[in-house]
Amino acid sequence: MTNPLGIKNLSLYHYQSCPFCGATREVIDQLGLNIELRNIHLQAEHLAELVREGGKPQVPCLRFEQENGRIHWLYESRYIIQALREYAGLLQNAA
Ligand SMILES: N[C@@H](CCC(=O)N[C@@H](CS)C(=O)NCC(=O)O)C(=O)O
Repeated sequence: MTNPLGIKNLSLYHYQSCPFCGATREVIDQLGLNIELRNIHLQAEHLAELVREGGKPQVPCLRFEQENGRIHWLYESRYIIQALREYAGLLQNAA
């Protein structure tokens, strides 16, 4: 689903015991964002696409699509958290 910002299909590649993933999931919960969680330890296809399309097996990684079809793979929990906070703020302003 596309939102007013033209960003869609957000998903977080993660696994349960990764502390950086836990911190990121916590922020997603706090912000009340609707982001699909893709556990790379539970589904081999998630790990395969993370490596193939994102470029490396590091988690957390946020994947999202722009309306023009461009796909982004954002690594590093601090950058992901910063982007999610900005995204949530923009969503709120657009509402
Ligand atoms: N600086 C990164 C560290 C992420 C990290 O070390 N993730 C570990 C799991 S806890 C990982 O994916 N290691 C495998 C790899 O980097 O190839 C962040 O804050 O996101």
